[in-house]
Amino acid sequence: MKVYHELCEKILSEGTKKEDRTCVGTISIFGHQMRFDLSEGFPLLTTKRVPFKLIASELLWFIKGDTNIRYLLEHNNHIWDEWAFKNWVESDVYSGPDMTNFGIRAEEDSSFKQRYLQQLEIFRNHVLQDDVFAAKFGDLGNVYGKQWREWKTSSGETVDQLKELVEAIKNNPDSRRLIVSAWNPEDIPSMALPPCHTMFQFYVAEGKLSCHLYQRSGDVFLGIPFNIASYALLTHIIAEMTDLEVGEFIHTIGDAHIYVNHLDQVNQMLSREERPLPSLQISGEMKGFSDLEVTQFQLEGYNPHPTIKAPVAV
Ligand code: DHF
Ligand code: TMP
Repeated sequence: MKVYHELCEKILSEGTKKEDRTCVGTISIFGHQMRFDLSEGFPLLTTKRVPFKLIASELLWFIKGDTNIRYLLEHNNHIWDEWAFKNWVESDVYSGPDMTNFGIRAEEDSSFKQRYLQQLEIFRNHVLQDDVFAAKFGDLGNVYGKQWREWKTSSGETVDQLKELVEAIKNNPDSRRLIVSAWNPEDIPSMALPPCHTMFQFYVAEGKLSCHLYQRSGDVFLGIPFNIASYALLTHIIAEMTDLEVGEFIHTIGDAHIYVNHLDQVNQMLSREERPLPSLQISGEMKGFSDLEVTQFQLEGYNPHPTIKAPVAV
C-alpha cells in the first residue's frame, strides 16, 4: 500500500486548493495511477483499520444488481445511508425537523446532531420494515447495480454487463473489449450520486486476470481505501469464476482529493508504519452472482493500526 501513501503525500505537497459541491473544500490533483500486484497480498490499508465486511457487502450488493439500501442495512452496512436519507428529507412527505445541510451542520452543532441521528434512526427503521417506504426512499436510483446487471437499451431490452463480461473472459480472453460501464448519461439525473467508479476493463495474459478501473472522483482518505479493496475483491471473484489466477489491479483516478477536514487524520495515518498485507480466503462455490454470500470471503493476517474516524462529505 506504499503507492497509496505516496498518493496522499503527492496531494499534500502538490495539490491545489479547490472548492467542491459539498462546500467542505478539498486539496486536489488531476490524473493519478496506482498499481497493485494481487499475488503479493490483498490490498487493504494497514495504517488504519478498514472494515472489510462493509466492502464485501457493498460489492455483493452491486453484483446482485440491487440499488436499494435495505440489503446494506440488513448487513449492518451504513455507508450509503446519508444519500438515501437526503432524498427523504428533501421530499414532500417528510414532516420532521429541518434537515437542510445535515452533513455539515451535524459536525458543527451537537444539539442538531442529536436531532439528525434521531431522524436517521427513524429512516433506517422505515426502510427495514416498510416495503412501500423502502421502495420509494431506500432506492438510490439507477446506480452501479442497475447499470452492471440491467443496463436499459433504447429498444427496451436490458444488458447484463457482468454476465457478458464473464462469458467473454471465458470464451475470448484476448478480447480488448472486456469492459463494464456504470456511466450512463441518460440515467445520471436519477442517481443519488453519479458513479465515482465509472468504468473498468479486464485483461487476461499468462493465465492471470487483471483489472483496470477509471474513477472520475476519489475521496482519498475515506472512499479510495474502500474502492481499492472492492475492485481487488471483484478481480478475485471473477478470476474464480473463470478459472484464472489474479494479476494486477490498476487504479486510475481523475480528481483525487483530500477533504480539508481530513488533513489531521491523513497526517496521523502517514506517521504510522505499514504492516504486512492480509491474504484473502474464498470458501464455497463461486458460480452464480445471486448466491454469493459475504461469509464466503475471509481475510487472514489482517493486523492493522486502529481506526481513524473522519466525517463524510455529503
Ligand atoms: N461521499 C464522499 N464525500 N466520500 C466518499 O468516500 C463517499 N463514498 C460513498 C458515497 N459517497 C461518498 C460510498 N462509499 C465510507 C466509506 C465508503 C463509502 C462511504 C462511506 C465511510 O464512512 N467509511 C468509514 C467507516 C464507516 C463505517 O464504519 O460505517 C471509514 O472510516 O472508512
Ligand atoms: P462528486 O460526485 O461531487 O465527485 O462527489 C462524490 C464524492 O464521493 C467524492 O469525494 C468522491 C467520493 N467517492 C469515492 O471516493 N468513492 C466512492 O466509491 C464513491 C461512491 C464516492
